[in-house]
Amino acid sequence: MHVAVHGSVSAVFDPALLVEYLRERDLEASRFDPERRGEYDGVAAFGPDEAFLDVPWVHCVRAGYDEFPVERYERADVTLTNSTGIHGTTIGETVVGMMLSFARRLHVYRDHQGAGEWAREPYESAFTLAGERLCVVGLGTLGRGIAERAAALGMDVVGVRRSPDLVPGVSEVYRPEDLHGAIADARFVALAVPLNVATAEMFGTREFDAMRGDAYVINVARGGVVEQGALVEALSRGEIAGAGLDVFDPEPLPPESPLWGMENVILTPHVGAMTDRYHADVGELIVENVERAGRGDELVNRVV
Ligand code: NDP
Ligand code: 7N6
Repeated sequence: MHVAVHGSVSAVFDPALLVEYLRERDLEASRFDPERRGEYDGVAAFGPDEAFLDVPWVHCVRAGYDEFPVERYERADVTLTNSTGIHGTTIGETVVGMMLSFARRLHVYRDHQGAGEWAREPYESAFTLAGERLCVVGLGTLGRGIAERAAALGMDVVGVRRSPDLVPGVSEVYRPEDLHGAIADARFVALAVPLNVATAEMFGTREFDAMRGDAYVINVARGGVVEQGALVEALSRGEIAGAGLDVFDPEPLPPESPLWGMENVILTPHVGAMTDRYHADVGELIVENVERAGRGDELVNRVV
């Protein structure tokens, strides 16, 4: 099996790290060269490339494969696998970090520190996460990673998903059609769904209206899950208390976006899942699928 590593992965890590990891696991691996695509059994990539239509297997190094032409792969008999399953800890910690910052006002004091200011926030502004309600929309790898950590901090966690099954840390599961009921009492709403036709702009003016005035929205899914204009409006008008945002539409967030200047927004440049072992986590998935293919078993995380 020869697996090529496409240059697009450099959005997250040096392609050489994954090539080296795969070689250490006794796989034939190299940097992707379109001229040699006929020799590859698989390619690992962050984003799509026309040349992949001539490779039998594409492994997306992200959980979200929304940028890949799934139907064209299906027609060309190209197998697509994704990297869901590896982001629960990183994203769970990122979301908890954002919530702790909002509750304990750390982001505000960090801003004051930059200005050399000894200034206290109003008495009524600080709170604890313990006892507050979190609604996690999407209870897959990300949602569970968030829910388990929030529950450990004493939060009351509810969730939204398509299937009715409970997951650890979540006391109640709502169906997507009951979204407004699920978010109405929450102090925090964390978005952790894939971007697709059902979830595109699922969060807009009506959802911000349904949220409490002292609630925070946290988006670690995709920018397109939220109507960006409605978000800016809800924040500017004080209809919600703030937002923790790791993802945007478009990315990078344009310099003229008002979100940059909002004190009640914590903004990170799509790094919520970043870790120094991302290449190894992806590598493990690739090795597992190579082994499965060798045994003739079904691949994990198969999309098409
Ligand atoms: P999973 O497939 O593990 O989980 C997706 C969850 O979303 C499932 O619980 C699913 O429900 C639920 N869901 C799907 N459609 C709906 C809907 N219409 N309403 C409510 N819930 C819905 O994916 P991951 O958790 O691994 O990743 C989720 C997304 O997060 C990715 O697609 C990607 O876009 C984004 N992501 C962002 C990262 C970042 O760096 N910020 C890192 C990793 C992922 P059910 O369980 O019932 O099927
Ligand atoms: C890598 C982000 C995903 O969908 O967007 C994320 O998995 C990957 C830091």
